[in-house]
Amino acid sequence: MNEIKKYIKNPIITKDAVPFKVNSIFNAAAVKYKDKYLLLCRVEMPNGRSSLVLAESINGYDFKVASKLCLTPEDHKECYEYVKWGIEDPRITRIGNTFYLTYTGYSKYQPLVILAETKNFKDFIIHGPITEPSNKDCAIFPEKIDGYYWKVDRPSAGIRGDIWISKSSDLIHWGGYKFIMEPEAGTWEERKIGNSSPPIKTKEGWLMLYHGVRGSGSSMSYKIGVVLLDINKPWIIKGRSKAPLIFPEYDYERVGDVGNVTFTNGWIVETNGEVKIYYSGADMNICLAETNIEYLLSLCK
Ligand code: M1P
Repeated sequence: MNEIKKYIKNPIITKDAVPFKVNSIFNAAAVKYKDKYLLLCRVEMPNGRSSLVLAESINGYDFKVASKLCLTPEDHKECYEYVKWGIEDPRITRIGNTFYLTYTGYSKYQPLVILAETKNFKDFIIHGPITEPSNKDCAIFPEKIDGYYWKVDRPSAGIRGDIWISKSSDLIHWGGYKFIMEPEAGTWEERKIGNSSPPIKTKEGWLMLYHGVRGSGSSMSYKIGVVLLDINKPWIIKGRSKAPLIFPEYDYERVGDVGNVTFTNGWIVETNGEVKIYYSGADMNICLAETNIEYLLSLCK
């Protein structure tokens, strides 16, 4: 498959599939767990604040949304003041038998990154903030490099919106900050960028999806690109897609709570190299696009 193929039955999950009242369901982390596809989805509740709910599937296309939330701001007893306005946009990385969740905690202090872990998606250990505000779009690499854990994220100083990398011995305390990539003036990603998905190891380096934004207000658009990072020095870019691979074109991506948005934070690689990218349209739903590793690598050349 030398292309990105949007699933014909998109969107695969809308708020009608949620067994309780929500404004929207979108921006899901994705992982395989016990032979099932799991999506950890953001739901915006009627009060406008977000929590997380699980959806599961046997085939990766047909999902059933759980009957209750699995993680809420109120679960964050030790750090509630930093998540009071919602928890948003999770990413999941499996290291050994543990799944690490990074997501945005939102409050009057502005967004910051929260770390939690689980082994079974029922019991969660919440470690609390691993950045100061303003920071979001964080994902952890799935294995140690040079003896350290690594994460990418987007600290936002002033008008800058670029991607940085840092390292840690214990996933809690971070340092060694390095800049990786910034918006490209005069292109689809000229205003700001942010990491989308946890990096995936390939024979040519770490593949990572990211989102790029152009415009503001009603002319704003969110599109998805791909970048290849060096396997041993992941702050070095080996290649970056010249054009977005997923962008708003259909009504379910163009019309919604925030129009002209395609946004992903989860993908699953099958053993044959096929890739399922779970993304959201217009901050309203969950969609699927399919491709493969070879094609994604070719886009970075
Ligand atoms: O509305 C589009 C997206 O806007 C924000 O994205 P970013 O990470 O670039 O700041 C987030 O609020 C995200 O949830 C939303 O989908």
